[in-house]
Amino acid sequence: MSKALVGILMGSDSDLPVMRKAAEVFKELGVACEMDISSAHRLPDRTAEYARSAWERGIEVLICGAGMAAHLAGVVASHTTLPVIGVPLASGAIGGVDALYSTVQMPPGIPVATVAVDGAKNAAYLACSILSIKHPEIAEWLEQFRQNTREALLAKSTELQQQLGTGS
Ligand code: RP5
Repeated sequence: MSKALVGILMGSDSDLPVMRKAAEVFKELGVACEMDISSAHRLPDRTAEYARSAWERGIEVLICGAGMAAHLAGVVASHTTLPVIGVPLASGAIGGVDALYSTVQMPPGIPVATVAVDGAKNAAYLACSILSIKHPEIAEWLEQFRQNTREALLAKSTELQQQLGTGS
């Protein structure tokens, strides 16, 4: 896939180390994504334009990460009907609780699907689930990923039982 299906937006370059983890999931899957920095507070007009133009640019899901008084995901959601996933980030003095509340407490009608604080990876997996409705190859990848996760955990369980001498 060469045309970006997912837009990853973050409020500051200081958010990059966490938000990059979402891009890594898409890279592994071969889903093209775009990534940019824009702020609900420092670049409000540009942020609105980014959200308004996303649909016509072919974007199907948006992921927005921001810390502190994190209004990025909510503002983006207010300018598009595309699904918006919010990633509250743990920057600032109160460790991300501020960003969590700012992102998750949206008024009825303008939802943001909020993942855990610093949950960029889960934002990407949730985006894949949304994309899988239309893209069967992504559904297959997700199924394979979960199968791999099951097998890896079972292998670790077997290894632990062997170390403890309780394995069969
Ligand atoms: C938010 O403020 C950003 O998303 C970032 O998490 C936080 C701090 O930004 P910087 O001061 O590091 O640019 O808008």
